This record gives sequence, structure tokens and C-alpha cells, in this order.
Amino acid sequence: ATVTIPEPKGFPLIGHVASIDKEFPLGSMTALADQCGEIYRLRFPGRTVVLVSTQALVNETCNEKRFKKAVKAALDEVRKGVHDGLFTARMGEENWGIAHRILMPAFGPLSIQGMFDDMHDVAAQLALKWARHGSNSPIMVTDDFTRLALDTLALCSMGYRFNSYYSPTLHPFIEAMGDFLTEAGTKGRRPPLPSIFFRAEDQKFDADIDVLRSTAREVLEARKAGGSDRHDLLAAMLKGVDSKTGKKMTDESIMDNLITFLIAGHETTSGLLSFAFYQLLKHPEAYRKAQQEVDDVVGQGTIRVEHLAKLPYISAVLRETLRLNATIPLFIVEPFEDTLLAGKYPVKAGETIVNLLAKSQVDPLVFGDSANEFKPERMLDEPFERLNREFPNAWKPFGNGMRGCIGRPFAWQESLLVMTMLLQNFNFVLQPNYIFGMKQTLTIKPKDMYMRAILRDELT
Ligand code: MNH
Repeated sequence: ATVTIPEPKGFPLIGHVASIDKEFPLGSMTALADQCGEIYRLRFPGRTVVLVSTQALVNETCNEKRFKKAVKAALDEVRKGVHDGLFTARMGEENWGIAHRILMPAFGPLSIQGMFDDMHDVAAQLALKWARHGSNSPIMVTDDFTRLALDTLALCSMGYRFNSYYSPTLHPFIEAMGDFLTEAGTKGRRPPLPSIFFRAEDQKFDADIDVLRSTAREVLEARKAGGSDRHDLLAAMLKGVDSKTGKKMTDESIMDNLITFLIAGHETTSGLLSFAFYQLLKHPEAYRKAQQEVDDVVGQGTIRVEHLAKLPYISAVLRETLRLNATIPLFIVEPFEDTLLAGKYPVKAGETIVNLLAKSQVDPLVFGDSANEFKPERMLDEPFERLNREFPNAWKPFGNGMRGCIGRPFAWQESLLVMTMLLQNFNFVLQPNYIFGMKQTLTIKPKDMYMRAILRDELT
């Protein structure tokens, strides 16, 4: 027998529009999950959404034979700027396949190791800034990690230096991208009124897209004009020939993907680093173990790429951080055909299903009574492998299957390096009266988080 998917109380006409907080939609979604249970449906004008909150249900929708990535709402708005680039392509679009096959090796472990020196360069700029800053003035954590992530991506993907630490104002590209993403999120939620009501917003949106694309075009043209021997992602895209179709990427597709790397990679990585420091500062024992690992493995010398494979505890800290604070806290899929979830909940072909990681990754059936606690030990290599065997798809911060994150090795190497360099050189103190909160754009970050960085030399 089938079971109707429960719905929270709504209103005729607007449905659940008023049930979702505009500033922090995720908070409303998890609160409704606490009320309604493992699965519930929301109604918005013109569409419905089913949200699932357990490992078992997420595991089911990760079956790529029955479900595919959905490009809707905010993602569909981002698509106006980067078209069928990897992140926003619809299933079946040819450019996705060409770009995916050409770029997979470029994001492979060897190629990412080749980016270590550039990553080190930018990380050292951050450490230097914090050292000069002194231990008395608070650091705006998420802002500085965002500069780090953007500068690293631009340098490693296309040899471009934003130099965010050397200029008081943000590079115009960065400003345009921030506004573009914020507006994409807002548009995804705005009421269905004729576009004339939003003329100013739409014009600004288009102008921001122009800035993004003209910058990408300049970088591309400069590279094509020659004179660079860099082996970066841009070089791989220009050179690559797709093994399946024999085609090369078009200039438009290369630009779409250059911008996509910056969009998909910067807030996610900066959010991860910010949450990781928040968690360490709240858990002194874990902090001590992480710093001890750096001292044992690297000591006072220069960090080399080989060190990063020998940091199991810090890897576990990053994994546990992404379990509790997935910076992309949900991803959406849709069924190919009408289907039953858990063998009983009917869902229509094409209906949006939200995999609510913020709930499924703290499923008590998987993580027990301590599901909501920060315990890096459970994410050390051996228990982590056991978890993935016993509870597939319990940990999904990088998405699923063929549409999962292509930048994962990049993000991992950068995050390990930055954690290591900062713990090696500084002791950190959280702003004493800090009250934890989250800020949501396309991703989530800790809100208004400040900390102080004290050079370890100052203590001895
Ligand atoms: Mn990333 C897809 C999370 C870093 C480039 N990324 C995804 C998805 C998740 C995700 C989740 C799937 C989204 C969906 O199903 O709609 N990504 C992360 C996290 C980090 C991250 C948590 C850092 C931590 N991502 C990066 C970095 C880059 C990058 C760094 C680029 C260098 N991500 C991508 C691209 C895709 C993606 C490109 C789309 C892949 C595809 O669909 O082919």
C-alpha cells in the first residue's frame, strides 16, 4: 500500500512560501524535518518539492538508474551566466560529456599535486598577512578564507592573480561574481511576477554576467596568443581532445567552465576551512591532536606535498566538519519515471527531490546518540571505510556519482595544506563572545566569525 507524503500546514494559493525563511532557508527545512519526519512535501506556486532526511532515503535517490541531477531554481539562474558548464549542465547535454572527459585527468591526483606550489604561494600570503596583522586585531575568518580560495582557484586554473591580499578593494570580477550569485539565489525564490517588476535587478544581473565573461575572455585570448608554458586547467581545456567524440571544447565552453570553477570552488572551500576552525576552537582536545600531528609530521620545516598524505587526523577533522556542516547542505535530483520511495511514497517523474544533507548526515540510525557531536575519530580512515561500506551514501558533501564534485582532490589538497600551515605557525583564539550562526547564499558559512592569530614564536 502507498503512503501519502506528509505536508506541513500551508496556505491556499501560496502554499509553503511563507514557511521558508528567506535569509536562512536551510533552518526552515531542517526544522520542518524535525516536525514531519524522514520525508515531507512543500508546495510553491507552480511546483512541489519533496525533502528527504535519512541515510536510507538519500541512499535510494543516489541510484543513478532511477534519479538524475535536477537543474532548477537557483542552479537554473546560475545557468544564465555559465550555460552548460559542468555544474549547471542538464543531463544529456553534449558539452557536459566533452568537458567531463577532457577535465577528469586534469583534476586527477597527479595533476593536482602539480598545483601544490601555486597553492602554497597563496596560502603563504594568507599566513604572512595574519602574522603582520598581529595577535590583537580580530580576523574576519570567512572573508580571508574566501580571498584565499578565489586567489588559489584563479592561479591554479588559469594562471591569473587576483592579489586579493594586496588590495583594499575586491577585484571587479570577484565583486561581480558575488553579486551574480546572490541575485541568482534571490531570483530562484522570487514571486512569479512579470519581469518588469525586477528591471533594475535584471539589468544588474546581466551586467555582472558581462564582467565575468569579458574577464574570462581576456584570459582565454591572452593564453591563445601564446607565451605561456603553464600546465593548468586552462591549458588542459585548450589542448584536450575528447576520446569519445573526437571534439575539442569550444571557446564558449572553456569560458563557462573557467567561471564555473571559481563559482563552484570558492565558497565551498572557504566555508569548509571556516567551519573546521570553528569546530577545532570549540573542541580543544581535537585542536591539540591536529596541531600535534602537524608538529610530528612536518615539524618546523617547509610543508611539502608528500606531507599531506600523512595527516590522517586532520583529514578526519575535515571529513567530520563536512558531515556536520556540509557547505553545500543539500543537492537535488528528480526521478526519470513515476516511482515509490522506500517502496511506499509515490513521487512523480520530474518532481524535485531535495537530499537534505544537513539531516541525513546526522541520522541517528547511522551515527548513534552522538550523531550531532564533533568527533573526528569516527572519520579516521578505517572507520570511514567501514561507514561507507555499512551505510552507503551516509556522507555525501561532494554530491553523487557522475555529477559529483570534480574538484574534490583540488579542495582536499588545498584544505589540508592551509590547515597544516596555519596550525604550524599560529595558535588561534575564537572571539570570546562569539555566538554561532550560519549565513546562507548558495552555500553556508559560519556567520560573523572572528578569531585572533598568535604566532607560535610569540609564546616560546
Ligand atoms: Mn564542487 C559539483 C561540493 C570544491 C568544482 N561540488 C559539486 C557538488 C557538490 C560539491 C555537492 C554536486 C552539486 C549538485 O549535485 O548539484 N565542491 C563541493 C565542496 C567543495 C567543492 C563541499 C569544497 C570543500 N568544487 C570544488 C572545487 C571545484 C569544484 C575546488 C573546482 C576546482 N564541483 C565542481 C564542479 C562540479 C561540482 C565543476 C560539477 C561537476 C559535474 O556535474 O560534472
